[in-house]
Amino acid sequence: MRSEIVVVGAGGHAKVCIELLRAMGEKVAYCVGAGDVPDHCLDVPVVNGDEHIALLRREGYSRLFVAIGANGLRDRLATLALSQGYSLVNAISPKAVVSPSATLGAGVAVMAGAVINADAVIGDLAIINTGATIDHDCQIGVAAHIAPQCAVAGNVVIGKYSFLGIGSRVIPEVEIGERVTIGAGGVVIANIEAGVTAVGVPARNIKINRT
Ligand code: JB3
Repeated sequence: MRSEIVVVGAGGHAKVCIELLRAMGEKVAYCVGAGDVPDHCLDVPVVNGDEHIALLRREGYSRLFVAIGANGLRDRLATLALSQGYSLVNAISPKAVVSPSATLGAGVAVMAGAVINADAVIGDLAIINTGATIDHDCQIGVAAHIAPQCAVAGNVVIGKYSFLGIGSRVIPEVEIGERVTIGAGGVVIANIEAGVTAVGVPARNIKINRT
């Protein structure tokens, strides 16, 4: 069995995650991209097409990280990899601060400067991006993405696949549903229903996507 990691994705997010994994002492063997991909992502060779996830598994790779920013696609590709017998690793910057009482799922990315405080629960495949803060007792859903410099106060619940745009703020105790998008710099001061896009200060609904 090979210990090197297969990274799914070969774009900007993959570059950041490869460097996180290396900072943890890991080695990345291949990136698996799709479409018009370059030969290399940083200096990691890129193979093109999801059939390579199964091919690499047969070659003995068993540890994988999905480094794709699109939340639904990240979850779909992780499910595919798990069905083929991979385990999902985490990519946690040594320059992040993660409370010993926080709980992290599998396939989670936590970038440099992020802070995750006491008793927070971070769902599988979530991204806590550069400099974002997740305060005590928060629950961050599966494959959610908290973009750089967001601040999420205590006891906030954020649903599956939701995206907080760069620099968003959320006051304590708020519940944000699944598949919500908060526009860059938005300030959330009340609960937000599933599927809503909200922008501004305070954040106001501009669209509801019911699918
Ligand atoms: O905002 C920040 C700091 N980072 C963003 C990140 C979270 O999300 C970043 O700025 C981008 O907005 C985005 O990064 P990502 O996902 O790397 O996007 P992009 O650079 O467009 O690369 C997408 C990658 O996904 C490419 O390498 C594609 O080949 C790959 N891809 C797309 N569809 C796929 C598939 N790869 C596989 N294996 N299968 C697919 O179906």
